[in-house]
Amino acid sequence: MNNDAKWWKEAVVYQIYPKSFKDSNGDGIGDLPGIVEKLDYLHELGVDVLWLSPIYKSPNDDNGYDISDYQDIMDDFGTMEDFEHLLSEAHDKGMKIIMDLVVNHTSDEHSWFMESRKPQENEYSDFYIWKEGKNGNAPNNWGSWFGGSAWEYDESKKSYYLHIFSKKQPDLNWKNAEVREKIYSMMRWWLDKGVDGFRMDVISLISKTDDFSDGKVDEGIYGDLAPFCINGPHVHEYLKEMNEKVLSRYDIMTVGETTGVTVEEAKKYSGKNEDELNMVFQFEHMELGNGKYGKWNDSPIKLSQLKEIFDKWQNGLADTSWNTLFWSNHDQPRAVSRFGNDGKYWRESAKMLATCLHMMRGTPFIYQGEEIGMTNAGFESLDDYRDIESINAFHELVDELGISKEKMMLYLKKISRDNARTPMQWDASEGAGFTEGNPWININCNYHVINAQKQINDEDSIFNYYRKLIKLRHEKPAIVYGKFQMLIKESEELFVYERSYEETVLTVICNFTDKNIPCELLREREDVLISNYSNRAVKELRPYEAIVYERKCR
Ligand code: TEU
Ligand code: CA
Repeated sequence: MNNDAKWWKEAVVYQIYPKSFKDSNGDGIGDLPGIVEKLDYLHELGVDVLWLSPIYKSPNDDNGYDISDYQDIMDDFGTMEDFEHLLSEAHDKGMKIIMDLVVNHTSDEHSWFMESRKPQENEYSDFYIWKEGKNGNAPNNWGSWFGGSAWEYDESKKSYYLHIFSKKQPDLNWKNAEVREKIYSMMRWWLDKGVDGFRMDVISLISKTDDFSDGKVDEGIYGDLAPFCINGPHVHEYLKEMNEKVLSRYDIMTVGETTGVTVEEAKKYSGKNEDELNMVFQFEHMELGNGKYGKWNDSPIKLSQLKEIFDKWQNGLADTSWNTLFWSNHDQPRAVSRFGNDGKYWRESAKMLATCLHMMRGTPFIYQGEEIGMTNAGFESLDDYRDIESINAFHELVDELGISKEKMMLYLKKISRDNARTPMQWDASEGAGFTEGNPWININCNYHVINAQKQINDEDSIFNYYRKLIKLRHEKPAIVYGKFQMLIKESEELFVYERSYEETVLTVICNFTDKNIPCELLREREDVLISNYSNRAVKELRPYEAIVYERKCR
């Protein structure tokens, strides 16, 4: 009997980026009825929870992460009736739905902001972070994460407002208890409708320090706001309040997107006493390749360092908290292109990465298309990009910091968020089965080769391999609850670890290279639980081979 057992620890989550999932009416934009059409596919895959990236009313400056009405649906995606239909259909098939909750900021077109910017004092005046300028300039040197200053001057209020993201995403003032109450009541409204939880966007940013002094300047002219905004002084107090007033009253799943979180901080967000969130996303394994221009970089990463990060998180949270497991999401390039090999060993490496991640301790998150091994977009021209972060970064790095266009195009190809946002590849027909119209962003030209239809009935496909991994997790408590131990840490080729639970020991061995690599841990007698090669490795692992042994010991 496992006293710490929880349904959200045993679940596998599938992230849907609605704009690129399935278009049902030919306008080139994915929508809610499109998701309903694909519920059988998701059910077949075997996932338990669907996380929907934002579907709320939005002017789409940042694809829905700029919300103008939290209690309404984006016109492109459908209506509230469509949402209710989706929710009940998903529930009927035994799948839960969690919503993206974006409450660090709203859209500048949200009615709260429109009131707040009025010169006359009103109920909303203090809903955002307003500051006087200094000698005709912004209040300080903070740079927005989407480029330029983090402050925008508002003509009507004659004051500056803070926006960590785009200027159409003003930061809410969480110090104001009225703001918090409004957010809590909106959350209750969704939960009462029957949604099963929230993924909380940049929740580690909601509390800012009272110190609005200049940040450190690294490259360029803007200062770093991170020390003033990440894991701020009241963030845990606010989340405890949210938990007390909302979350604890429902049987739901909560996952915080906690940019800049450390293991120690993560334990506070998602500790044993369960008075904040269930789990958080940490990004250390995503930021490993960062360089002097942040994520815009193309230097290779070392496997030993990647393993060190997983080891630290697996063990760091083992006794008190719960991990999230992910290789990709809508902000990251495609996993197989980034950590695997999207050429010769596409199939092997996609399965290897899945094995390596899904056998660890934590709740796995699959990002749409990952289960069929979708690859980076391969865009050749800036005009192909739609993402505000990518486009702004291009101009900032090329026009202001003097990086060559060619170099920046390479960075975009490697790391741009649009790599993950090309439409889901359902079949080989024109429009890839995503749309019958003109897609809002180009479809990856490899959809003839990589698509869901081709894989569903192919026993050896990446899709069916994911199905097996998900099924195994549902059957074997060792995969969910087993203790984690990293082996041969120093290897730059192999990622090897053990999971142990009661009398079961699982040994997971993954080759991260395109070479044959000898390994003494390969065994002949033990049961192979799953592997991406059909015949057994004896002395060495083949390119991108993954193998999991199961041993019983008493
Ligand atoms: O992302 C948070 C965030 O920190 C991003 O700046 C992230 O580091 C970057 O996209 C990586 O390239 C969340 C959402 O996931 C993202 O889609 C939104 O744009 C952002 O918040 C603002 O809401
Ligand atoms: Ca549509």
